[in-house]
Amino acid sequence: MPSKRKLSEERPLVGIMLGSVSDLKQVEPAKDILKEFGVPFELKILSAHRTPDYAMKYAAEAESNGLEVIIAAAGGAAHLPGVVASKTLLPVVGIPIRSKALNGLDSLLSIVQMPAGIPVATVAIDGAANAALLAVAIMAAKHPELRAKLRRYRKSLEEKVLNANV
Ligand code: RP5
Repeated sequence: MPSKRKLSEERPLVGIMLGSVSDLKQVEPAKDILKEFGVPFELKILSAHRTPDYAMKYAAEAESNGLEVIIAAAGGAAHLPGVVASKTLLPVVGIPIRSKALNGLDSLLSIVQMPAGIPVATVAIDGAANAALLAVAIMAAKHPELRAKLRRYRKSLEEKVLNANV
């Protein structure tokens, strides 16, 4: 059912979770996109192995707290997105963070290779911008304001490419 409330009147609709403070920089593009689209969001540093109880509580309460999508970023043995997805019915978008040891291949495979039953929508390594755009696309079904903004955004991409031709 489409929402009649303006986005600016909403409480946070997207929860961005990070496995570590060291993931902050790679997640900046997601924050930028959500700001550009006027989507209220909150950011939580909660680790699946260092603060498992807090991470699970946050995930379990996310929907009743009004969130519509969770973006979870993690690197290395990146189990945060999968664990979070197991505790909520909300869509979870995983961002594999580029790791030092394996350049993010470990993070990518840990997040994308979820066994059947609990899906995590996985974007590219350090693909924070696309994670936010996917969250916007998911929410656009409910928020007509977002749908219009997404259409304009796509148009601007088209224009940028066409304008590069002289
Ligand atoms: C994961 O381990 C985090 O998501 C981070 O990408 C990685 C390394 O964390 P730090 O040791 O830098 O805190 O939990």
